[in-house]
Amino acid sequence: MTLSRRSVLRTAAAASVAALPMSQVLAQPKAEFTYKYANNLPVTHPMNLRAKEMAAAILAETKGRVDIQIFPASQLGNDTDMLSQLRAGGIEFFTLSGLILSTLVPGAAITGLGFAFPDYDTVWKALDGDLGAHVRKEIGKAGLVAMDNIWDNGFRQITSSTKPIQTADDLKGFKIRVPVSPMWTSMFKAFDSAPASINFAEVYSALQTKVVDGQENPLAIIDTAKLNEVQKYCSVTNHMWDGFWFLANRRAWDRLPADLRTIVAKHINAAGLKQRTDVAAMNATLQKSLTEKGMVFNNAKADTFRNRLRQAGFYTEWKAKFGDEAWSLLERYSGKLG
Ligand code: X2X
Repeated sequence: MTLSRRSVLRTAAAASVAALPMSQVLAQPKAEFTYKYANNLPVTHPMNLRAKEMAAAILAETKGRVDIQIFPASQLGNDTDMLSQLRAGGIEFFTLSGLILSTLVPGAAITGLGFAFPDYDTVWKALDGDLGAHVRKEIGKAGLVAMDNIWDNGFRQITSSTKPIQTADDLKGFKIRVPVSPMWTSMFKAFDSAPASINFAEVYSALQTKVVDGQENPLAIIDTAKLNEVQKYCSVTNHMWDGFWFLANRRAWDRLPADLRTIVAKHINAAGLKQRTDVAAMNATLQKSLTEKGMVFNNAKADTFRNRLRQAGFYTEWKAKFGDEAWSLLERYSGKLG
């Protein structure tokens, strides 16, 4: 059998296309808008898995006009650096905890108040409802754009290399890493702990070198960032819920023609909803596999923590900071606090 010259050429052309990375094939010719999306989480976390799908869907539906490049795992700097880059326009998209964002937008910390939300149902009602709308408006005033649906981080648990945390008393003097945010520091000061503000990019090594004895994060992060390699105990406290606002630089967002903005927002929000389901499932099932890897779990006595926060005036202090209006918006979902 002889191959015609044409079919040989066709086969050769197909082979050379197949040798190119997929992103180059799809992005030909060069996209009109190439935007960077940066975050602080491991590439294996659902945030990055869903973001990858999202970027592909945006590239396809905009017919190659919008190319979102993902920079996971603090590749472009720690959270503090990335927030500055987002404001300056060096990166166009960034996902950030409302509590860390509160260094710029004080009101954004309200969704992470200690023991405010009893379960995910209440979280999503509040965040997709009036409380979320209130925070997004505050973010808008600071010159950033927040997409409608916040992405999940989860309910946070305390890990330690030295001892299980059973009650609030066990936190006295405990050297714990907290993210860079006044509310986190205030909360662990109320427990009489010794909180150290450290960006997530430095957490693994801070635990490994024993700069701190513990940290707190949802199970999906403990697992994907492999914090179990440097932490022995995990105390289930559910002491607060945390989520990631999907933020855009205002000028970069406004530069997109309206039809492209609609497509991009649609896919970011849809990916966020899927990411929520993934994270909730991981947070519900990871205790088993982390135990198999050698972590020792205990169910902490949540009431002791909540009472300590009340006694220390934590709720009174934060109510005054957020103001009556925002506070009653939160209590509409959480029930009476403090
Ligand atoms: O820094 C953390 O602990 C993390 C990853 O949970 C946040 O981004 C708030």
